[in-house]
Amino acid sequence: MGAAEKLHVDDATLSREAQAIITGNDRGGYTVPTAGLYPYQWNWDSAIVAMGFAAFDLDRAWAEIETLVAHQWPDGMIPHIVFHKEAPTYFPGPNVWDTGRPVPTSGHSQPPVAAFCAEELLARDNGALGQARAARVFDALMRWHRWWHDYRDPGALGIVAITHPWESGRDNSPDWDEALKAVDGSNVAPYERRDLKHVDAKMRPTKEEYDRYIALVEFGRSLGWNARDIGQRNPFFVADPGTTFILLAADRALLRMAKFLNKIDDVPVIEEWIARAETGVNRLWDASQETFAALDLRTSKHGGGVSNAAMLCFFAGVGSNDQRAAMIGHFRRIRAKTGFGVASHDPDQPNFDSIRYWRGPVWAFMNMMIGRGLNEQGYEAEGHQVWEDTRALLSGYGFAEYFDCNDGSPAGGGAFSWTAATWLQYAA
Ligand code: 2M8
Repeated sequence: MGAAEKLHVDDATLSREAQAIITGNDRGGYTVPTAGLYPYQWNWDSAIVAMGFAAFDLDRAWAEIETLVAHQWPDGMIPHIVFHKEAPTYFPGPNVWDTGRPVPTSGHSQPPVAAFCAEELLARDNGALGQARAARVFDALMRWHRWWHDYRDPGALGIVAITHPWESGRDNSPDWDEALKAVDGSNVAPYERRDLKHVDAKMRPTKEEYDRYIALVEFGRSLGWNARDIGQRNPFFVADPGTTFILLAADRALLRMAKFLNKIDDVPVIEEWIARAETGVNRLWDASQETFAALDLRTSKHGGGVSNAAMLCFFAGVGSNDQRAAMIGHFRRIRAKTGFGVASHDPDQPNFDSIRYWRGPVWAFMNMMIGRGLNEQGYEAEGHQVWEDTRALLSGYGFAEYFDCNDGSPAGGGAFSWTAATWLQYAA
């Protein structure tokens, strides 16, 4: 594809535009990722957006997370979508999920970024009122993290599984290609894709992938969305480096919050989760490719390759010296092959696609976490490069959902909430 025309927007204008995007996507207590394509509240989008709101409206920032946790399930799960008001522009909607919740939701979760987003709000708002709001959010997040450790790591391995590519948030990543073959998508009820009315098909998952996504929804529904049964019987149960690293970083944030908020009884529980994960992550190490990678827990095989999720090892603060050196080597190799970092998949692999969603494009909010991790672990040159690339993409090509990692072309939906929030978070 030809390079998109480049904008040249200064920082102050970018901040104004970012704020306008978030407020424009505000539906009252929750924010949609972008109008039309994603007309509901998505879990990790919402938490990231709270950090964006924090740059100009702390009260609204808390409200975003409070609305999200208000839809927690009795078992502790916080769902990946809350269907506040039915919207015809998205499939699959509430009837397909059929979770029986008072306000309809989807039936699985999404990466638990909310704890470190909440910690960020608390850092800016730590008076009596901020602490009271943080304490209530903390209790919900504690239950949610327990849900992840109990139901998505039933063997106490220290790595967490996802039961649907949508649960990882990295829907069509090559990390799932092999494991998805175990899912029969040939008998799903007829459906119409609505995403293709908003976005070019070459930027989205294929029909075959969608058939399998829907088959997994039908399977979860047939089990009444019982998390224990799904853990035992779902044909797709894959340990995800992204979710595992994010949960570990979020557990560390939760631990700091527990100490600050005097939630003393929770401290040893969280410490145990962290200790288990710190050794467990070695199971994700794929020695043949020298990277952290997905691990199919049904077959014990690694899948995929070097992803932007694997680069979150720094954010999680894990890895031996050799593992870190290998990951930095991949970072440099991949950055040298692309116009902008951090590519969501390895350009040296045959299934790389610079424009297709999670198979190559750059995601600004992922860069935020990767860059922060690199800086925290002392890789400042790489951390700086991630920020410079992110700034170049946003100022040159706008607040798109994601960007072609070769030429920076904006891709997916426009006026995108978490991309705008990433700018506000970085700039503030
Ligand atoms: C994308 O996923 C949804 C399904 O959850 C979709 O394509 O229909 C992913 O990028 C996901 O990570 C994100 O949370 C969601 C909304 O931005 O869109």
